[in-house]
Amino acid sequence: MLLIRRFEERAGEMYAKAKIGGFLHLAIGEEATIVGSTRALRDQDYLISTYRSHGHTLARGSEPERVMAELFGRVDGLCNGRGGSMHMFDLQNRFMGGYGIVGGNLPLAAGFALASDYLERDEVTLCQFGDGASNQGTFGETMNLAALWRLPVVFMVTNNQFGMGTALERHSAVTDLMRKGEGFGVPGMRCDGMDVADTYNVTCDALRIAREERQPVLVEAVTYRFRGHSMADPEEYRTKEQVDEWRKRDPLTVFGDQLVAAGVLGEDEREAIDRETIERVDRAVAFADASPHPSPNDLYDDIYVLGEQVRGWYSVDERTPTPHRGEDESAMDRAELPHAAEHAGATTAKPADAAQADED
Ligand SMILES: Cc1ncc(C[n+]2csc(CCOP(=O)(O)OP(=O)(O)O)c2C)c(N)n1
Repeated sequence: MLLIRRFEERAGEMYAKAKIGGFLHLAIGEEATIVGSTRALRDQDYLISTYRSHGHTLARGSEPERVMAELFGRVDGLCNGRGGSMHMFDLQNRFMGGYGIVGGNLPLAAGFALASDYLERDEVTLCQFGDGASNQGTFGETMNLAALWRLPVVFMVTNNQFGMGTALERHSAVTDLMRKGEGFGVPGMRCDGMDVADTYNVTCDALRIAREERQPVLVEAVTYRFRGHSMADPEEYRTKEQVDEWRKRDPLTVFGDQLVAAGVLGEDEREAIDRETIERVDRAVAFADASPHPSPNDLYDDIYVLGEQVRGWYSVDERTPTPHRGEDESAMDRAELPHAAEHAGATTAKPADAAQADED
């Protein structure tokens, strides 16, 4: 939890220094939900989450250096710098990705679970999404099929109280989110998402039910994000007092205090762990900064699977294997490109035959 917290604080700083481009969604405050749930997984289980997924990646075992390099858009990033903050992916650690489309990961999770079932493997998929995502059509569609086909999947709705700037009671008719799957045949459970041990225990129960009874479960983790939705959020939809109230339940402070009180950890050890974690994150930043940017020549690499892994015409369009229009711009004379002509002051109106060719 400490690694996630210190990592994300530094990521926020690096964003302000323009080392990181695009969007950056921090999960500061949600660490107990992330760690409690992912640590309940077996190595062979699958995890899939959203665009707020740096913590999930780290908790699943990805190297902080490579996660930071991904945020920086560098070649040594987890996805060679192509995914960025919202699209972490680590197949080796069975982290099946962050996704920018709200609710888009639910059907994919059902797909992983169906594959495990089909191959008669003992794996379970844990799918995490936000309270806002529970309003998407994909939610109902996925719950229905998961229940109908008895898929080994645990859905975890991370109820951090807001979908962007809209409070739960203003975006969902049913605010008791653990009940939201019941009408589809998916029973619910709830955990205190600010309490790492409670989250772990409840997720263990849910995973066991999914694995052994082939019964999908919906777990609601009740938590809070301390920072804005993304880095560009003026946070006008909530009061400072509300944030302060939740901050009293900071999972790092609460769990750290519990460990000290139980004699598991001394105060000095607690400080030492924090210092070591900060140094670890410093190394991740130095690594990311030293890694080169991908070359513009590699822009089209890794977009389609063109090898033996995927067979059939949908891998390479065998009917028209030559480059399609717009696919091979680099090979064209730049002056021939439409935007080059426009820049040169040419009219945007097209000759009749060119317009006809477009329609074709
Ligand atoms: C299909 C779709 N609609 C809208 C958006 C814009 N959007 C990005 S995040 C977000 C809020 C989602 O809230 P929630 O599911 O509660 O997750 P949280 O951000 O709180 O983790 C919205 C509406 C999107 N990315 N995808």
